Amino acid sequence: MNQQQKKEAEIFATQIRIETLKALGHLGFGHLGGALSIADLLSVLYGGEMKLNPQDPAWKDRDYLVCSKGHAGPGVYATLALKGYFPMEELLTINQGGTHLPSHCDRNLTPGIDMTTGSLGQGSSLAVGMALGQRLNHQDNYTYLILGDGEIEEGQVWEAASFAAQKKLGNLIAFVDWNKKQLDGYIKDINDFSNMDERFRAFGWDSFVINGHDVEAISDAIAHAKSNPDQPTCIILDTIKAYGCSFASEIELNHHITISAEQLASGLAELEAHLAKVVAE
Ligand SMILES: Cc1ncc(C[n+]2csc(CCOP(=O)(O)OP(=O)(O)O)c2C)c(N)n1
Ligand SMILES: [Mg+2]
Repeated sequence: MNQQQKKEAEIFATQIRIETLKALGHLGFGHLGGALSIADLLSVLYGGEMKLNPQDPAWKDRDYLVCSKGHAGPGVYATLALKGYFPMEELLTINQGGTHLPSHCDRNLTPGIDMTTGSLGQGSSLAVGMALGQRLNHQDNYTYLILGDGEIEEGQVWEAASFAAQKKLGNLIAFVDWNKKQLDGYIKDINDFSNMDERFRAFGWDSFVINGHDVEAISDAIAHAKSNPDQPTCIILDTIKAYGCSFASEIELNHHITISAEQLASGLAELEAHLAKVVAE
């Protein structure tokens, strides 16, 4: 990633945060924390890493994304809208009657969503099947999987991890959003998975921890994963839940929050100021 690409990725990540906040702020509530913590990852993936075609979301040669922590759907929708998959105005319909943008990802409703998710853990098995399908079809494609750090307490994740290593699915690249919190508390207090990279390695994967808010580190980590064609990789993203939006990141239990008009305004002002700073650099 050169300096220009890094700047563009940081701008895109901030735009994703802005549009996610606007959409959930318009609704008045939502899973803001876990959507904002993966904005930098989404920026790198959709900003150039993934093979995709917004004009043809079902393009058969595309890479797949499974956002297994399906409650982060609003962050993915903001990304897809910014890429031109559907009109930006649709973001303001999130989670309302008749919308194409439900609170959790649904592949039958939203152009660009490759897999329906929301029941935590299940996306891992689905992604393994999709990556295996790509291999069986001799496709030169990747499947990207986004997991939550609370989500990986689900046993299904580890069944899927074991099978992916057995099948040598080097085209499967997973990420754990290590934002330290789950629905109602801290991971370390509930089921301490702080050695999750060791656990993935024990299951036959390559795995390591990076700063999940550093677009260059994310890009380098994906390049490293791609250099290893016979082993799945899990990149642990050290993140902050609701990163970039102080009113939300300062709330201790910020999994699903209400958003007042004042909070929306302060969050947007903060993000717009950050955007202006990145653009000017
Ligand atoms: C099988 C299942 N159990 C419980 C839930 C309810 N639930 C939704 S989000 C969540 C917490 C997830 O925490 P984490 O994976 O850390 O998500 P993040 O912090 O990235 O938002 C829970 C328990 C669910 N969606 N699926
Ligand atoms: Mg979490």
